[in-house]
Amino acid sequence: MVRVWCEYEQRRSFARCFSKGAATFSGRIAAAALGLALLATTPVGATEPLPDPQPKPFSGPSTKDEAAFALWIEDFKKQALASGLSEKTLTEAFADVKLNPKVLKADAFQPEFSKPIWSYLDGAASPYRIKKGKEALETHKDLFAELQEKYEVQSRFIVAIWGLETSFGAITGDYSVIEALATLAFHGRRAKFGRTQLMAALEIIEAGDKSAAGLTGSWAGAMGHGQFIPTTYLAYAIDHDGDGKRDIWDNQGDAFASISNYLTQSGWQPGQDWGREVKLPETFDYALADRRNLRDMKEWRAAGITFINEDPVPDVDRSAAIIVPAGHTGPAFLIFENFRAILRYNNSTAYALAIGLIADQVAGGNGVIRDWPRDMTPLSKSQRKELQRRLAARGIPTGGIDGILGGKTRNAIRTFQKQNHMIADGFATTELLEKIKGNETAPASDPVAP
Ligand SMILES: [Ca+2]
Repeated sequence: MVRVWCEYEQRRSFARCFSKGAATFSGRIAAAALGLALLATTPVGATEPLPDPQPKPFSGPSTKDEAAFALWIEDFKKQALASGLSEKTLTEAFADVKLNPKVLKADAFQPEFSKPIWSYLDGAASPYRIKKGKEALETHKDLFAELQEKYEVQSRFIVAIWGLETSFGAITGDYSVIEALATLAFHGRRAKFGRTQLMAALEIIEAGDKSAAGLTGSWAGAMGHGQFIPTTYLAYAIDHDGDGKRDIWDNQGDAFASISNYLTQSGWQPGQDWGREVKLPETFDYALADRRNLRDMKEWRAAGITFINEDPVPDVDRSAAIIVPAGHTGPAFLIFENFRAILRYNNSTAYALAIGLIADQVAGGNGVIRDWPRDMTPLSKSQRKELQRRLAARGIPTGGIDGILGGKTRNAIRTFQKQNHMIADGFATTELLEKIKGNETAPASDPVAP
């Protein structure tokens, strides 16, 4: 998937995560069928918030909606014809297309509660997925060796993406991509996304890569083994077996080559790792723990950071960042350039971490060593909005009151934490929210408790 810049919380709300140009929206995968945790995934490569901030409440399509949709399709087909698509493609593509209520419902879904990162990772890097991943590496050994030679992306990462996106091809989505995208383009809060992707999907049919009936995927148009959205497909999909079709649905060579190519094009550093769990010194300034705060590895080393097994961080110039995805009481990771390549696939720290951890474990490595703060309750969406409102009311800008704890909100939290002599990890907790509320009700002249 090409993906999105969206933090974990955003992804939970079906991601206002989006990618510039190439992005795949892998929607929610019903991994429950395999007894796996549900995973909300997002467009591959997305980097921007979606442009339509006002979701329409879902009430199901009416007859009036369906009539309007039919008119909309006619108008869209005219524009598609004018842009060079053939009558034949358009007739075939829209033959059985109806307004899809399941797509509308999925698009309108905005959960109040989000899963904490450790629960997400438990499901993502489950023992079942690790076992299946090891088997997949063995089963497709020759193909993976060939692709690793050609694209220089280690096979364990391709397996991790394949496993997380579609449970190794088991759940690739059975929506008609044309219908799903036309529905989004007509009605959803992702209208612009839907329209762009619909046009790209029609180009796939026009090029003869897949028939309209074969163009299946998630409710948000993510397709095939690696859940590429149509624009990502057009830009990065590969015909590995040379049969003239880029078949990411039914040809594993094409699918794995496409994922490899996407990572290569996203700046993958051959032979390098994604990151490592680290041990931070007691004096560590948590304000530095931000995936955008890149420093040379030798600087982190000089700051007293070691790998979790206390091995030294290499004394090299390669850039890396520190992240503490559950705040200062949880595990810390040093993330390398390849972490950023994975983020281009899906712009979520939790997702990229999951891929790294799966990739490590299918190759016989460890999972996370330090305990997650599992007794911590994540803030609900309304609590996250309240936190943002209260920060803003104190003159600390959060970049909007949207319940999404992105970079600006995390910086705002850090500012508040510093003002109140707390550890400035930028992590939102119920204690933090209570502290802000408590401070507001206290007389203005009260000294701030450390
Ligand atoms: Ca092919």
